[in-house]
Amino acid sequence: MRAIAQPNIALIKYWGKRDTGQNLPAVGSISITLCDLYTGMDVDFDDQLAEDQLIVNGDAGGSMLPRLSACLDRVAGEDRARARIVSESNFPIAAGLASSASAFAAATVAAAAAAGKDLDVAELASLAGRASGSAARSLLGGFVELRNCDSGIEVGNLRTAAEWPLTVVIAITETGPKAVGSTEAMEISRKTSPFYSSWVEQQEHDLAAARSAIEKRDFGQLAAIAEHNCLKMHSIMWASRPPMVYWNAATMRCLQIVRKLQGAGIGVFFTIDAGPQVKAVCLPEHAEQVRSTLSSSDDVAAVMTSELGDAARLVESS
Ligand code: 2P0
Repeated sequence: MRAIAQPNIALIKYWGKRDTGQNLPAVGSISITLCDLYTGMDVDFDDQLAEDQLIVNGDAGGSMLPRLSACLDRVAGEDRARARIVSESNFPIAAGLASSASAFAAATVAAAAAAGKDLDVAELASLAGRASGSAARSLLGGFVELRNCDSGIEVGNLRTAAEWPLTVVIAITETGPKAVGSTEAMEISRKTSPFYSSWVEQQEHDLAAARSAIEKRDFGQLAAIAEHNCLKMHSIMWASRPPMVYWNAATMRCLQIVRKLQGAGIGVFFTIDAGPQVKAVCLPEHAEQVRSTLSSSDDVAAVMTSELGDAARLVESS
């Protein structure tokens, strides 16, 4: 069975866990699902296999196999047959582009179908979230909110991609895997950052502000709260022990470019995840100017552009 899922970019970030065993987030989050970047994941159970096999972008092996095997165990049961898993993504993985979100959303959807389970979004979200917190958000398209609830997490759609089309320009400032993975970095922040408790306390306020901006389609309000929430998350990391600074000099220069564009009346704002890439969220009519300005910066290695996209889904196996 094959599923496709797109990565999502959080505008109000998930950073920190309230339960590491169940992988439950400490805070809710709001994201936009992308369209032009994707992960396709084939999962086929086979009684003849002695162990799970993983091919990532044409190469055997891959460090994701233990997490994928555990994800399949939760979806199909630990007594399941071993699986042949083939994953392909059209963007750099483990570099702050939310590749684990699209990978685990696609794996959950494909594994449920391969196991003959007809699960609803709430069940899929709970399973995908156990594998990777941000993966639950990639199950839905457009603007997505992940909320904490008594049973764990739930996801809901705030607006579809068609209702408020925005464009995301991603400036790749550095390729290659990051030094500290998000899972580990979040725990370091929770345990050591003096700003962590304020972050958790203020998140409801930021979520409400973003929700209302999305409801009104107020780009300026969304820009202000998303940039604030992003910089707050990075300030937690910077103040952790050891400090975690995912930015490089080019990251900072991209922020300055975005500020300049804003000064010229261009509808754009930035957000940055656990990596050095800068995501510039823009009004579609300004996307070309944002793309050309960022790509003309000498230290931007590449630029990718994406519209907003739809939910994770099953597709015909190739
Ligand atoms: C987010 N990030 O909301 C935040 C912002 C990175 C920075 O969700 O430990 O790979 O697997 O649940 O989902 C990245 O964290 O973490 C992430 P786990 P995940 O997009």
